[in-house]
Amino acid sequence: MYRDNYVNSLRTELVGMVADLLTPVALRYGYSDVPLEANIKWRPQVLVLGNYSSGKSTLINEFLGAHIQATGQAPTDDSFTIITCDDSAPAESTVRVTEERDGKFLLNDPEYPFETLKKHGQRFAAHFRLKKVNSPFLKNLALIDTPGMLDSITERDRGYNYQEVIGDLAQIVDLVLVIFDPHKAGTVREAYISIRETLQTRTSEDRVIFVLNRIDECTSLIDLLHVYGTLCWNLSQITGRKDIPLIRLTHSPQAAASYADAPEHDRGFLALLGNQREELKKAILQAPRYRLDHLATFVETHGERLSHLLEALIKYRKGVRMFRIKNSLTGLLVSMLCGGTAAFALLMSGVLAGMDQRLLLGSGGFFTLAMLVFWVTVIQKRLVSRFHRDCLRDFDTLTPLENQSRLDSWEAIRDLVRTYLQKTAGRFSLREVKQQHHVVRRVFDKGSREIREALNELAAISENGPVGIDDSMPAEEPLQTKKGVKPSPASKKIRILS
Ligand SMILES: Nc1nc2c(ncn2[C@@H]2O[C@H](COP(=O)(O)OP(=O)(O)O)[C@@H](O)[C@H]2O)c(=O)[nH]1
Ligand SMILES: [Mg+2]
Repeated sequence: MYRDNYVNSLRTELVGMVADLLTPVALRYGYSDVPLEANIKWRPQVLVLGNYSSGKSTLINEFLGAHIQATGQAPTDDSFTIITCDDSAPAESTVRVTEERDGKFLLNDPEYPFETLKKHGQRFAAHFRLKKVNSPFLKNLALIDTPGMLDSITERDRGYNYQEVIGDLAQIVDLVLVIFDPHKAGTVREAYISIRETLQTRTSEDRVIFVLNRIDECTSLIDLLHVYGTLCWNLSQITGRKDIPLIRLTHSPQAAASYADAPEHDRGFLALLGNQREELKKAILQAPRYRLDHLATFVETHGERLSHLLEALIKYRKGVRMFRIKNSLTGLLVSMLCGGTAAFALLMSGVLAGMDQRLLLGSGGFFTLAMLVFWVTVIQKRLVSRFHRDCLRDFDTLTPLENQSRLDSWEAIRDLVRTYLQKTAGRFSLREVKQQHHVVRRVFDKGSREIREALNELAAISENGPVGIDDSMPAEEPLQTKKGVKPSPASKKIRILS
């Protein structure tokens, strides 16, 4: 209970921090169309992916304890279904769907984190829905059942970009379950290759659980080992890693019962793997813990990218300022030369013959000033525009890209920087950008470090009491959100910005 409170207050702090400190910057520079916290404010979620007929819906139904999702050998269900609990439903013994909502509602209701999926259009909205179910399994998490992956020709007929939808959902959820079945263990590569990037770059690998389902369909232990080996090989190709991730082996005893068993088949191995289903269930129920980790990574990733974006703008603006200073000095020198030359020419031509020396100086000064004004208003303006164009041409020199993480974050924001520079023609306040950079940088540097410390402390807290919280710690600089959230136990650790 105590631990749950700690987790909840830590979650509230993190979401508040994103809303108050990162979102204004993200919206201002077009980094995101919706408030950043829109993706992370809802309950922990588990995305269930896999080929069609790999047993996704059957597995979900078994966890929920009722036939909630349609199942069948043919690709029956082509919808993305969010399955969440109904907090308002009265406690009753039969698990059932208590309420259903369609995609249009889901995509537009700010209570849910799916606003970002609106861009996938009407066809997607028609294949997106929510079911509220009164299952205890959903107490702390929501499940997302997905249509199976099909071959590429059919993919185009869906009317929306399936891979992109999966990518966006993978960003929102805390755990991704990737389910294989023995029939297609050898052909998963084609189906999964296109989500490789999504899963690798957008969600960290420890948030992906690989499952080999329907193992009762292997005819013997040797057959299972063969399927397992093929899957391992494919997975190493998909993930690009030599070490094979843990693959959980499971099956649905209920579905298996209806599967005719040939006499030569020897499924004694199933008894040895009986505990795997419970292990998988436990792993899925860890989703709330992953949520905090996900939130910390979210703050780090977006903090780093926004900081990089602002850094590039600062570098540009400072570059312009230095260019102007140098150019103005050149202009002054040229103007003085022109003024001197003009005065000398006047003197030589005899126009000023017999006149006061001061008039000679005055006319020299006049020419200098006129030239300077011309320089600043015409020549310098043109040179600054050329500098701007050159900057946009040699765009990547705008920021040092000394390591892979810098390259990755630059890749994510370089088009935004370019668009912003083009839109503003390079005219924006350096002071304002510097202030924003200072805030974002502190969230990234100090904030993410303190979040990790709080997470470590969380690991030391038992279910019912504070084992690891340092209550004596002075609550200096508690997190100040706009709403003035009262400092929680978690904010003893997270006291980032005031
Ligand atoms: N033998 C066996 N059949 C299964 C298992 N899991 C699911 N099935 C069957 O496989 C078919 C497809 O299952 P379904 O859950 O609809 O797959 P989905 O398309 O991935 O959602 C159904 O007919 C299920 O009865 C399993 O573990 N063993
Ligand atoms: Mg299904």
